[in-house]
Amino acid sequence: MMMFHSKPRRTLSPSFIFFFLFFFISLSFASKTTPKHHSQSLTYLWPLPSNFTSGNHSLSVDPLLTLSVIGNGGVASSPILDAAFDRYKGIIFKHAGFEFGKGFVRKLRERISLIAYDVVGLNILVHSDDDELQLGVDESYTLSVSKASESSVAWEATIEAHTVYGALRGLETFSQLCSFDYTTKTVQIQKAPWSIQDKPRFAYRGLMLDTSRHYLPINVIKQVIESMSYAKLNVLHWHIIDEESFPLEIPTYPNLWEGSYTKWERYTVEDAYEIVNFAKMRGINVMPEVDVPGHAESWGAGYPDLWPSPSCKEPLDVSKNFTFDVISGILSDMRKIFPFELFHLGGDEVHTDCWTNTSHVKEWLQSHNMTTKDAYEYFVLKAQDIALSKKWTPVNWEETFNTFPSKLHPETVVHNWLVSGVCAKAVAKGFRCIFSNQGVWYLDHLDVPWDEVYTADPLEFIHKESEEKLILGGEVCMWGETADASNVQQTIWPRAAAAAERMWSERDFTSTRNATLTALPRLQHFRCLLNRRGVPAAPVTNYYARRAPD
Ligand code: CP6
Repeated sequence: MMMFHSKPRRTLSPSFIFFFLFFFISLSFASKTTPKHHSQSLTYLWPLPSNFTSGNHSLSVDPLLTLSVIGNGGVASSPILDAAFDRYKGIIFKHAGFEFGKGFVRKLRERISLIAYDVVGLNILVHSDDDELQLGVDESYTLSVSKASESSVAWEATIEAHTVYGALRGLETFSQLCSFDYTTKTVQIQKAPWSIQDKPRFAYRGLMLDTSRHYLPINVIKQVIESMSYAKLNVLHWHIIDEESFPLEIPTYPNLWEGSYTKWERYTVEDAYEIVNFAKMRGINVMPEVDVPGHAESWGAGYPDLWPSPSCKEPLDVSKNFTFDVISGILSDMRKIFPFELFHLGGDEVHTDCWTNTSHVKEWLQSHNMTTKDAYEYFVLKAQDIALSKKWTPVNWEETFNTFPSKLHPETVVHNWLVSGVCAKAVAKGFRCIFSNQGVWYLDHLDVPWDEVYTADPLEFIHKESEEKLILGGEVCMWGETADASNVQQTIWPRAAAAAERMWSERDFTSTRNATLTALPRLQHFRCLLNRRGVPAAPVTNYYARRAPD
């Protein structure tokens, strides 16, 4: 017969429990911090930096990663960087670091220094405290992930930039180096040490949103801006108004937004401020568009005098001073909201039939000895003068340049869309130009595959360096006829990302050869990154999702 005898029970002291907990927890952490050798041929960064080297260490990154902002010659603080760091921490550590609760982990680490992550701090060094965001702002940065010192076991990440906006680009790249490891449940940086020197190829890297054909709620516009920052795009071209609707509040002419679809599908002045500020915090400028004299029928809902007649509503009535008073009022109100130096005046697709079909306009043309073409030129130049008087640089769609190239104000930025090679012609005449060829960079053309977007180039047909400098960059256009809040993001992404790399990365990185060899798996990776960050980007190709090759 087996005898059982029990030992006297002993109660465990709280400190004993604590010791055991601490022992096992630190064991589990220690195993996560051992550098592993890792070989991975591809660098999953999008857009690809202009210069980088990597090594073969895997590092763990502390979920309590701290930020040190180091100004030139002293510790500076930057609300833009602080907010960006918080956003990126949310992205990077989405599912890491909460196994025992944030506060508990912190307390344990304070008491016991055995729990060691490889990377515990991010340093940001910004040389200038000027946070003015204009065209050509310095967005270059360097990013290193390296040992804190020769003998140290600790690593550190350092971003160095001339402006906070360069540092924002560096933060995005840093976030793309970090990935969640599902085995150790830690955030890791593979292939350390890293040394990255990066700068954009073009100063203007735009995306156009059209809020006239379909209203886009403020939050959707913000989501688009947020996702633009992931691809390092830096200009939101806001095509606010068109013939279908006038959604923006204009205090000087308060009836204009009578032209909105409903009273709920409107943007107040405060909404517009909010969008501009939200974009600025992400290093993105907002370029508004007021498209005249065509594409403006909706203006007349509030002020029917702007139409040539109630039965012929476009283009705006060229014969009345009132028309130009309204344009001036709109631009004065908008000047207070939009600090960016560029202002888009449209000028595309002007069909002048209503001018010749309406007796008072026809008489005005005759008395001024003008053809309809002259009147189109007169209208566009008058609008340019108004914009210039408000210290704006006018941007116009290419028809203005195609129709009267030598009359446009020399400061004009020509915006290509219609004819291939227009930018080459514009820069040959000394104008600056933005490339948006409809065959490749109109996102509503759903049949254009990602690699055609990718291999297009703003510098096509341009050979002189002096002329290349006049190409500000390019822009992908998301016209709103077929896109609204329900599908705008999946129509923009991932193809806008293909254009974004074309505009950011070195020209020879984005060759056709590269497109088939490395860009496709990297773009598939970036597309998944967008999905993980909550952006409903569509699949890159029509094929079934495949594993990205190593
Ligand atoms: N609206 C305005 C549009 C277009 C343009 N301007 C457009 C034209 C052709 C295509 C797509 C869009 N819908 N105001 C041209 C700049 Cl294919």
